[in-house]
Amino acid sequence: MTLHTVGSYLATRLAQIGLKHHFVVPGDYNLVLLDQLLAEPGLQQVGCANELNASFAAEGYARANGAAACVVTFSVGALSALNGIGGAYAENLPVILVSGSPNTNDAGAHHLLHHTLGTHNFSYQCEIAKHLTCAAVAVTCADDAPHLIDHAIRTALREQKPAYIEIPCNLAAVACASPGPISSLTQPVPSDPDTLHAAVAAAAAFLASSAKPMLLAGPRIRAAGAQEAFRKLAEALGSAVAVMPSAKGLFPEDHPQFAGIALGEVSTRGCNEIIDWADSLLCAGTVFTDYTTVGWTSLPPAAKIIDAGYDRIVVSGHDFGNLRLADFLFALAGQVQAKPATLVEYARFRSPIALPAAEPSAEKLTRHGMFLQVQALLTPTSTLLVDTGDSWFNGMYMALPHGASFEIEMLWGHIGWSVPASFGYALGAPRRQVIVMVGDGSFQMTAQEVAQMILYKLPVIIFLVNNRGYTIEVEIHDGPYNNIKNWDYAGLVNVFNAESGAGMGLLARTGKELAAAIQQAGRNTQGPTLIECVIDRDDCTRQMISWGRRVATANARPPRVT
Ligand code: DPX
Ligand code: MG
Repeated sequence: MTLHTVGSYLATRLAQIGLKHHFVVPGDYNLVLLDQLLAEPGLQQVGCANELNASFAAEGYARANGAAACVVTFSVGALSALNGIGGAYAENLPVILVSGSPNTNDAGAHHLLHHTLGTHNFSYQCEIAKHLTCAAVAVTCADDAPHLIDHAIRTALREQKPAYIEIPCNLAAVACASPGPISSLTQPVPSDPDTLHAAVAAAAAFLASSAKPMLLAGPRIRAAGAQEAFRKLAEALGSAVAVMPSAKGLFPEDHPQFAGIALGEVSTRGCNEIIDWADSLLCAGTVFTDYTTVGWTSLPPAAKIIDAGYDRIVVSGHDFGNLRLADFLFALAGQVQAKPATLVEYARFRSPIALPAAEPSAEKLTRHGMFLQVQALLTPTSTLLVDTGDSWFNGMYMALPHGASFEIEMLWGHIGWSVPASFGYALGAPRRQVIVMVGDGSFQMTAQEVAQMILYKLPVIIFLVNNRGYTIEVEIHDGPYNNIKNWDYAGLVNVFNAESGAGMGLLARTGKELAAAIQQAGRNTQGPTLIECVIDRDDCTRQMISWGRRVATANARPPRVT
């Protein structure tokens, strides 16, 4: 019989749910726990430069691998990591945050402890975590640990949200019961059959009564494991299919029914018009926010939509809960008749944008020139991660080859996310070519994680867009606060290399220099390549300007007087 401790129990469960890595920053409250995790042969321990980065590395790993874990110390570590956990909540990613915590004897002894507020309250961290996770548990005795750990991980997987587990420093190595079969954590909750039947019937009737239906995919179809079901429904209906920017790549862009990226007036060509023209819209896994509706200018009217959410369908005045989106979409695919009107119409006014071949020039680099060269680099194995700023817009209008994927953190929108997230993603998906587009301001938030890419020899390619400031903010509302201190970004990589390391930092001020840098990046397989792309401060996408103006207008609405 294998003897388990609280720490080894957690390690076994993390390995059983498919994790091969966990992201850590050590501290005296978690050191014994880290020893226990190190002893699990299936789990590699990966250090991060700080806890914010560790949480985003885990968030990126979960995007590649389905789930992730991040282990930190009490308060000074965990409170930083909770930012990335909030991001994982918004982005529907099951990241397990584990925090070491004070010795169980200290609360009763009325001791004051380091890494706390200097009061006798040690429960605030778990209280905060409850608001940012779907399950937050604090282990207080070893006997309870298996049950609490299982509850947190099971809930995270079911809800595709982060969870929090707190383990006191003197319990990590204490013996506890051994784990049972992993299916008790991973078995999905089935749809309620009667509700499923009723929801499908209502949606089928709604679509039957509409002449020109259309489909819109949102990011939660990935969390719901419903990509294939969505595609089945699309093919059964034969309509046009649009995707939100945060669902880019979840429906293949080379599919004959693909009708573009839906982002209100800055949608790809013809996409907004066809959504307006459609008389009904099945929204699968969509998230309508001020950003995705372009300052509430493109929120579809409720009467026109079937809102097919992660576990709930709203249609024709009914709200059907306790359903799985994939079950609903698969079943609906068998109930609909072909209604290709929106696709036929879209084909009339779609003008396929034949991208000109990137012709690198010796002139000053422009945003457009950079866009074309990054576009030309994408292959079926690429994953493009784009950070908040104009990088979002540069990325969302690129054409994804079949198999290429796209990652964006459009709801949480933490600048600097892409650097640690791409580190985690690259560890989770070693066979993919990981490409990052990140602004200078964003990069300054989390730059340290490039050093970990060097340590782990990850050939991530980072396009760092140096436009000398927070350009998105410049375009929305300028002020002196939008200027940032310039760095020698390309030179920084050598600082991170120190005495060893194959990171490469290159400077591109012209199209030709960028082309040469991309060639060099392709040859650098033993570490990251950061290409600093120098463009003018105002050289941004026209879509970002329009979108920014709309969002700023929504932000500026005066308080309603009642
Ligand atoms: C801020 C944003 O340089 O990109 O393309 O120049 O805009 P662009 P940069 O990375 O600048 C980003 C900057 C300051 N947003 O324009 S989008 C506010 C913000 C945020 N996240 C955090 N703090 C502030 N989104 C953590
Ligand atoms: Mg910038």
